[in-house]
Amino acid sequence: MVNFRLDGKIALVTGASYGIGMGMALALADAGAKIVFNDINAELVEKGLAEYKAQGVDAHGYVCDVTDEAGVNAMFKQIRTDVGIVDILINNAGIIKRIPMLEMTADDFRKVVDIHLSGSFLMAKAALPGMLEKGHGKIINICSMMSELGRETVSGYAAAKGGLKMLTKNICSEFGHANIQCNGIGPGYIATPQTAPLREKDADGNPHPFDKFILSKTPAGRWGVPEDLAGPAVFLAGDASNFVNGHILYVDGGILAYIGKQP
Ligand code: NAP
Ligand code: GCO
Repeated sequence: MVNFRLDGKIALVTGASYGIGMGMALALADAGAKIVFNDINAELVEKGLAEYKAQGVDAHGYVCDVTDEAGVNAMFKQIRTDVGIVDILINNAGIIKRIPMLEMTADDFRKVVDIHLSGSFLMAKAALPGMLEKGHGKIINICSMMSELGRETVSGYAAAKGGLKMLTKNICSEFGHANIQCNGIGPGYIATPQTAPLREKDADGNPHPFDKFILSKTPAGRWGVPEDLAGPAVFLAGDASNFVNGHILYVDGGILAYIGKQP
């Protein structure tokens, strides 16, 4: 019998006050996991806690910047006391800066890389000792189309997400022997606040040119929604995927398979 249940498991999802992180966390809760999340500031965490409660999920929320090593370690210590040892870590927190490369400052580039890549490293490093102690663990890194493809204006983001793909493979290589699986999920274009500027209509109500571009590049013919990541997250978080390791599961409505709509 295939086991997609997560009863008794503790799942920590970073940056999960809304959007894709919350969509995945709600799915893990539905499968039986206890939900812990963090976000960068108290206001977001409070908002997130209220939304989880409204959805019937008794979540634990922490304020923590994933790039702050001391803060990350202190959060893991606190979670161990408050909830227990984390079985499932989803590295979801992130930002994007859409700036042409020649105008992008080194500081902006470093910031994007730091949050997605160093942040995921620090979170995984803090989670792994508990996973080794328990004899199992699941780490899921939220990658991107930009783990495979480039585009104008997102040099920092693409560098970070490409790096995150390789961090995923490296964690798999280093800890697979200890029954720890590290995989990635590569969402396609998902309707969240992060992509809202790419979907804004003009004053006459016409769709944004990028909106039309994405629809023409997506065989599914629509933007994704956070719920599209629910099934893949539950699969990669549970026993059903115990021999899947170092894999990036793209959830993109077919973008990576498609050359684009013919003229
Ligand atoms: P998002 O705005 O990227 O949500 C991420 C969350 O992380 C926000 O709550 C954000 O807070 C928080 N965060 C930012 N910096 C942080 C830090 N240093 N420490 C802790 N938390 C931090 O929205 P999303 O679209 O749901 O994206 C979630 C993840 O999926 C990101 O990694 C994103 O790159 C990735 N992704 C998104 C798409 C898409 O189309 N939406 C596609 C592929 C991959 P603030 O609100 O204050 O920034
Ligand atoms: C952009 C987008 C993307 C998506 C996503 C694609 O400006 O191109 O924000 O980067 O958010 O990561 O998978």
